[in-house]
Amino acid sequence: MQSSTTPELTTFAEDVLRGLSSTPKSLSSKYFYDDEGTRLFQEIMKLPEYYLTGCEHEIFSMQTDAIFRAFANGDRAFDLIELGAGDGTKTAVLIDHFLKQEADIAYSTIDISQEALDALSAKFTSAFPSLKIETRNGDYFRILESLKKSSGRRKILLFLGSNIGNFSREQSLDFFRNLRRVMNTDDLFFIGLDLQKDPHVIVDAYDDAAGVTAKFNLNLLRRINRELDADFDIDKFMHYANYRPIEASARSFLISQERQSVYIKAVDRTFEFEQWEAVFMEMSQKYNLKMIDDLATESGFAIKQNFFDSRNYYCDSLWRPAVS
Ligand code: AVI
Repeated sequence: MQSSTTPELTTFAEDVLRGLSSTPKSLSSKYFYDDEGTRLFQEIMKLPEYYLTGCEHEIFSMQTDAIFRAFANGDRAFDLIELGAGDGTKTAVLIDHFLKQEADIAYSTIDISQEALDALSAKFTSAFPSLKIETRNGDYFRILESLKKSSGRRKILLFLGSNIGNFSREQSLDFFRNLRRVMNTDDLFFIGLDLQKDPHVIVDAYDDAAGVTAKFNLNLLRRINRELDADFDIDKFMHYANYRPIEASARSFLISQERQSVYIKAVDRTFEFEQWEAVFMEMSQKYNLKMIDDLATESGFAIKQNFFDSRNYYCDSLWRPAVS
């Protein structure tokens, strides 16, 4: 087998090899976010069809005080810890309000991309000169473990943007249980979840008229060409997105428009694509309140409060550790 002759393969190369060797073929959406992918995602967040960002922004802007009261819980000192840096625009709305309320807060963000951390840190330092900011580069759990030991203050963990929707149910439960393990009983977890709605609205969000989502998906082929020395002809693939209302998930694919072969030097393998063969790229789960409640309960949390936008498209759910 190829893998035994290429022991030096990176995790990226191994994952691409595994995904393109499976039936059906797949690539992991976690690899979308190289510099260009990160830039394209920022563009997606500004698209009229991609309602998720606007909904979360509306919740944060319209219900800032209710969110503050729920976070503060009678105590104005807490640490905000954001998992995944993003561009910080939505979190900035909360921080601005909290500081005006003279809350004693510190903000840390954890991300695997040092570039994203640097950009966010520069932005927040100039917007909030009095805010204590810490950026931590690396894996969430290793870092959270150290935070549990080091800080005596209450922690509010933020996981926004319905990022959880890109995880399977099992991965989500695993993630929540790991978080629960590093949280103290008076810490809180604030998570953004995209809700079920008119399927047409969802499909449009993942198949925008300007074609930015298509570029975002195709960019992963460019990344494979560049980093793994492959010869994908990008023009021979097209983006296709659908929504499965029974599973309540949006899915995106790249479709091979003709029969073709692609060679990836880093894994020294040629992959054959049939005409109209699909490569599964990403799942974006949509939730209802029962699903949210079940996820919280099954991972050792209880819902403290849910916040919705005016159209009920989106929910920011505040969880507290359940005491057994
Ligand atoms: C990052 N994540 C929550 C986005 C989503 O909606 O699933 C990624 C995305 N894919 C296509 N458009 C946006």
